[in-house]
Amino acid sequence: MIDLTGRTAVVFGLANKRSIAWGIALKLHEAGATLAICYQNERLKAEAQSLIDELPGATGFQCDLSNDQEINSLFITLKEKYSRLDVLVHAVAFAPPEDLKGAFINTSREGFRIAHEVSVYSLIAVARAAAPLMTEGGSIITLTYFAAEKVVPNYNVMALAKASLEATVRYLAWDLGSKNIRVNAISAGPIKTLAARGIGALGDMLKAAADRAPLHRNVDQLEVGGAALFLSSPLSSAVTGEIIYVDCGYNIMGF
Ligand code: 0WE
Repeated sequence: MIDLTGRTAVVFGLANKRSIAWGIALKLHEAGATLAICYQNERLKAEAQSLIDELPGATGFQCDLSNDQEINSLFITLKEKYSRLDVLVHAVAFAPPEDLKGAFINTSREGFRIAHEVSVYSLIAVARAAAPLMTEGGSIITLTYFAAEKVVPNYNVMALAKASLEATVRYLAWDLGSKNIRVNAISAGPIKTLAARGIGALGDMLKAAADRAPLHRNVDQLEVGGAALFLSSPLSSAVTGEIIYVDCGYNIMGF
């Protein structure tokens, strides 16, 4: 069993019980980690906090990652409360809904900017804030999607953001490697979350992904949590800059 007793993890991106952030939080909690769990705003607070209250020792924090002041004050609070950080999980992405449908060529300048700022710059910002607290080394984990590499119709501008996120993982891994801070991404197969619910053809996509994948099923949030637990633990001490697929093998198929 992986034991993260005495380790502290901060998790970004909790909206509800279907959130990938929640699957990850549950697995880290089960392994004994102390959790700081963050939700974006007042609108998400009640639901997020009721989940957080289920985990003894976990604390909820409100932080909108598009706001530098909120990031700064969050990390001041985290330093006061925990002194040190060991794990950071970034499970945050957003593009305006009108940029996730229709022709990619119609991607708006504003949609491009928002998708990259919320889904990619936010990782750079929290990594920079967290690194000084990771005094015994650390593990930074983000979430990506296969559409960064191969076309998934309608994913559109988010695909560009995920491609950039994957490159960001490599550059952060290089920057932070000398501090023994590892940076990796989990490329999860499609999961029915709040973020995915807006997608019209999600049901069809889940079915097609399960049909084609070697394991002939979809992945769930706890399986993503399992990979995050591995990346949070000394079992992955030589793994950095990687994209780890948790997709029932979907990505290996050529036909
Ligand atoms: O990364 C994602 C979803 C990211 C996402 C979802 C939304 C919906 C609501 C980002 N921004 C928004 N903005 C909204 O207003 N996935 C991997 C899930 C996903 O999203 C898709 C997919 C899949 C799979 C969009 C189009 C096609 C497939």
